[in-house]
Amino acid sequence: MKTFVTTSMAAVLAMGVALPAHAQFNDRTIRIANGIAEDHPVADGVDVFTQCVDETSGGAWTVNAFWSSALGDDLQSTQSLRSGTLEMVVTSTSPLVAIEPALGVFDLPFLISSDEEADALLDGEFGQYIADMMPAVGLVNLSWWENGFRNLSNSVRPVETLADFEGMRVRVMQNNIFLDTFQTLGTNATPMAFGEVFTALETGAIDAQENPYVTIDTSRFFEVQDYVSNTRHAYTPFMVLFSGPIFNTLSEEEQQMLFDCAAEGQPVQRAASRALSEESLQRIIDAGLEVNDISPEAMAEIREAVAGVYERSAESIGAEVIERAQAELAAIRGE
Ligand code: TF8
Repeated sequence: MKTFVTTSMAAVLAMGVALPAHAQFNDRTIRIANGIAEDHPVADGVDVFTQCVDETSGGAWTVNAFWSSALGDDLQSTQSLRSGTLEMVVTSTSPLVAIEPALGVFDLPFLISSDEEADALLDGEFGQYIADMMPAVGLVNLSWWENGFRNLSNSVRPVETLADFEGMRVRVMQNNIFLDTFQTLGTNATPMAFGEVFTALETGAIDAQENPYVTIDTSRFFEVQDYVSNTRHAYTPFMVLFSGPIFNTLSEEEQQMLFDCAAEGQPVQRAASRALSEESLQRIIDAGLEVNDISPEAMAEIREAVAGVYERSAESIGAEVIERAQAELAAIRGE
């Protein structure tokens, strides 16, 4: 008996060696939900991811991406991941604070101030610390990609000082920290899903929204806005999320492939985002919008006005989470 078992095991092992490398991959189609449009730099990352998955799985896996909220908005899609009815979403952290409040740390005004800081924070211990929280809420973060620094656009006037925010009807993400920030700045802030923003701007239901230049460009907000102010008030990252319940049914090789391929997409996606940011800004200017910077004095006043948001959000985000982010950023800045 013993001999028999050993022999058959040896046979299985020998067979395993002889099998092609992709034998560990079962046929599968995965859908990626995206709120943004197909010409947004997320598509560059998704292309790399798709090709990597195709190659690694020997063609067993197919990736289909959906754009412009075709599979629902960020929050709806993410809930579908948690219930195991959708495989993937590329989403901002901000609409997900209802699922994991610690994600609100990225919504704190003026937390991150450069691309380098963003990359070091997200690719370092802090990014891992946040990613490690996700399985408990039925999600797996495969990688941190870039949404970018957010800038205010509106149809009323150039925002050059704190006083210019007054009374503006601004769409904010479905997020209590953004709501607090924009209410504190004196605006009339309305939480709204991303997919509704264009129409709300077009019909005049709202005056303003805030998103990176690439989004103002690729979602064509510049067609229904007149002013863009370089506020850079927050850097909200993209999470490349996979469904926890589906992830748990995958082989180790399949799970590893997902992490590897999302990581392979990361530098390409970030580079595309940064390159397009310049082009998008130019397209916005060419479309006739007035783009303004904010003077250091006015910026100091704006920062001062929203400083209290940190303390007011500490309870929901977790004081420890905020402290860890600030400590890691201080180390990154060499402070
Ligand atoms: C927002 C976000 C969105 C992204 C996108 C839908 O303003 O910045 O643009 O989450 O993936 O809602």
